[in-house]
Parts: sequence; structure tokens; C-alpha cells
Amino acid sequence: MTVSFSIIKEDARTGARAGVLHTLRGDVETPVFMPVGTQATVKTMTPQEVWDLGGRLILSNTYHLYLRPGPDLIQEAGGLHRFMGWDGPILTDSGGFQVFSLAPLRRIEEDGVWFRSHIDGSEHFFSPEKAVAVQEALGSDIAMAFDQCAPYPCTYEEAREAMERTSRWALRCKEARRREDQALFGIVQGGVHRDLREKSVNDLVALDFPGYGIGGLSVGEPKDIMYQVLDYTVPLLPREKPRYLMGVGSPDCLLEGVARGVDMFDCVLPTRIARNGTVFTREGKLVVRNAEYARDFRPLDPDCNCYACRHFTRAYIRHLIKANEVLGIRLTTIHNLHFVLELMRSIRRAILEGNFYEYKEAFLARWNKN
Ligand code: PRF
Ligand code: ZN
Repeated sequence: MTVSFSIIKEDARTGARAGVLHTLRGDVETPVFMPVGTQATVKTMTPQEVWDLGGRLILSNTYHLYLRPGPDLIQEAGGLHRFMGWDGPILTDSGGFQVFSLAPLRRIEEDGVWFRSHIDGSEHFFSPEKAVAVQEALGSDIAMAFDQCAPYPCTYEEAREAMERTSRWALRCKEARRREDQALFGIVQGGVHRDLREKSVNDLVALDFPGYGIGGLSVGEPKDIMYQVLDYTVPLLPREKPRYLMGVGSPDCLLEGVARGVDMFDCVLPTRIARNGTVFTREGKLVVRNAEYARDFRPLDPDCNCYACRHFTRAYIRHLIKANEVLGIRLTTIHNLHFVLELMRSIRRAILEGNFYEYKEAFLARWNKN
């Protein structure tokens, strides 16, 4: 097996686990947050900076890299790792979500999806086989099955059809695999319906994937609904396999996800909000772009020891962002990535020390204070 998973400790009071994901490009301690490098770059960061912040596994997107610069070019470069200069493990999302959220004018057929490029309007077809072939050309360490993510809200029938198609496509992805050095994870769908989630888990577990994505959440439903879906879905998944909650990355959701047994997360949130001048602090989000910080000579988060917080003030970073200086968004990105990666390290330490529940409650009490 190219990717395997060891559980080091299970929490007594919650579903949390501390583990290690073993890949051919190194071990990754879990629970893990994967910084997102959609276009083969974690925006504004060098790979060395991502590594120094503690990033160990990054996510990239099949949909974007397929459209530009194209899988042939990346293959010619020696694969995605060489192309972007990141030696650590990479997980690629299949495009199953991006096609449905970004591409205009989609047409879904049993065989696959027709869509137009959001870049130049050109027409393309993605199928389970194509999604696997493109991910194999990219050479990621973990590929994701090609799924259909139903929107929220949607009818029960829509959620059922998307889930059942996702199961059929998962089998086709598995049969299309050629590369021995790439792991393929299945993706659970089923919207917010318990019976559909159960059916989805049963279908996918029968295909015996080395890991499972939980898709179709954080698509606009209230957070407590997402937590409920996790409450009944995660325990159905095999204990010894890694579980990946796709597209989730706000600090409170990371804690609630870990508490329900999730091992892996990815999200554009920390890096995206950084670029519009918003940062995480222990007391919640802070819009450092706002006028109230013009003369605030404290660090972004007084409790943070990232490079940005050790050297610069809110007033200075606000000035940089207002003046459109790239250093501003680099500093907020460094801070936000440090914040979530440090949060994951603290979570893991708390699980190992047996006080995860207390850690979570204390973090959330402070996070929700304002
Ligand atoms: N499927 C895939 N990628 C995803 C999702 C999904 O459902 C989500 C949903 N939050 C984020 N990324 N393939
Ligand atoms: Zn900081």
C-alpha cells in the first residue's frame, strides 16, 4: 500500500484520534490541515515557507491544473512536485467539486460531465476515468475519486441521485487506476440525509479504499447540521482508515471535526481571508483592514509567535494592505497558516496528553467570546 495509516491514540471522551499517515514522500502527523495550492502554489508562499510553517501535506486541484497549464505540461516537467518545487506529499482533489462550483454551463451524464472552462469558455468533458488519468499525470500521492457534490439546499431526490452516481463513479475510478505509487480515496456523499449517507458509506467501504473523503458538507448548511451529519456518518467508516472532511477549515469546525473522528482537512479559508485583510486570533476573526486598527501597535494576535506577529504591528500590516503592498497579504497569510497549523499541533498534543475535550472547550469559549 502506498499510503497507510497508524492510529497512535484514541481520545476517551470524544471520537478524536492522533495518528500518522505514511506516504512515499514522508510521514504526516494527524489530525492534519492541508494548505491549499489550487494553481500549484499556496498563494503568496514559497514551498519552503509552507514547510517552515509546519505544512506537511498540501492539496492541489485537478480541475484548475487540467485547464491551465495542462497535465501534459506538468508531466513533461517531471510531475507536480518537481513543477512546483514541493518535495512533500500532495493530495489532489478530483475536480468533482470544482466542476460543479466553478464551471459555467454543466451537463451531467452517466458517463461524466460536460462543462465550460471558467477561464476561456472552451468546452471539456470530465469522467471518472479522465479524472484518474489527469491525477496520475500530475503524480500526486493521494488522488480523490470523481464525485458529484449536490448543492445545499436540494431535494432528497437530487441528493440521492448525486450519491448513487458518486458510488458508480467510485468503482469506475478504482478500475481506471494504473499507478501503483498513488493512493485513491473514495468520497462519501448523501447530503444531509442519514439513510443516504449510510448507503454511500456502505457502497464505498465495499470498494475498500485506503481512505475516505467526506464530501457534500460545508456547502451552505448550518454548522450544527454539518456536525449532526458527521455524528452519524463518521462512526460508519472503518476505524483504521483515514477520514478527510473536504473543504472545512475554520478553527471551530476543525475542533468539532476532530472531536467526531476526522483526521484530515483542507480549506482555502485561512489563505483566502488573509488576502482580503482578515486574520484569525484566539478571540475570533479580526479585520485588520478596518480603520479601527490604523493606530493599533499590537501584533495581529498577541498570543501568536509567527514571524508576522513577532515583527510587525496591526497598524503596519493594515497600512501595507491599504497601499496594496504584497508584503501585507504575505504577512496575513503567514499568520493565518501558522494559526491553523499550530492549532492542529495543539490538538494532537492534547489528544496524546488525554485532555483534548478540555482543550476544545477552552478554545471555543475564547473563540466565541466576542
Ligand atoms: N467533493 C470534492 N471536493 C470537495 C468537496 C466535495 O464534496 C467539498 C465539499 N465541501 C469540498 N471539496 N471532490
Ligand atoms: Zn501570527
